Amino acid sequence: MTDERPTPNSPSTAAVPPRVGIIMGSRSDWATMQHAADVLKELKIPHEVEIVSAHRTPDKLFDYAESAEVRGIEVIIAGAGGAAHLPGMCAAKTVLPVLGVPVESAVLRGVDSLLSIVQMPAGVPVGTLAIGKAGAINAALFAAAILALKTPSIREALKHFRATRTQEVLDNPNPRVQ
Ligand code: RP5
Repeated sequence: MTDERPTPNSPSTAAVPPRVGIIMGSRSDWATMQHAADVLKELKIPHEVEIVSAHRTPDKLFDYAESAEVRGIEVIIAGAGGAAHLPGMCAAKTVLPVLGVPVESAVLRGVDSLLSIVQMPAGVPVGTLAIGKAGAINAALFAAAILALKTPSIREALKHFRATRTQEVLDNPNPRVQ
């Protein structure tokens, strides 16, 4: 785990306008959500990260969601744990695609987060990923796939990402060898 903390304009992403917004309900979510940021960085997709809490900073959430499209954000990845209403409330305030990452909670191991995010009533969708690190990684890959529809360089980066993982498995078929 890196010591990097979520900031709106980290040095690695401030040079070009962000196309993906990663938001999370708490600093404690960063251990999970940093994996989404890592994948976007690997794919060279400009992004921003910020703590936006649905219940502690509801006005900030509304401002963020309402202004995202006009600021050039094309996909929002929202991670939260427990009664995880951040992705759903965010989706209620924007027509941008919102991808929800259920953060693993201490008491219910993220099942609460998953059900809170995935069970959106018809009409306001949230694309819900797996609980925890896998969900954060896949949210970034899903965001990349959306952007790849109109950005060939991202499509190529995604293909390269897949090919690299395939080759890693093919090159290491013996499970006894580390
Ligand atoms: C949610 O409550 C956050 O998304 C986090 O997953 C969880 C716990 O937050 P902290 O108490 O660690 O700030 O709002």
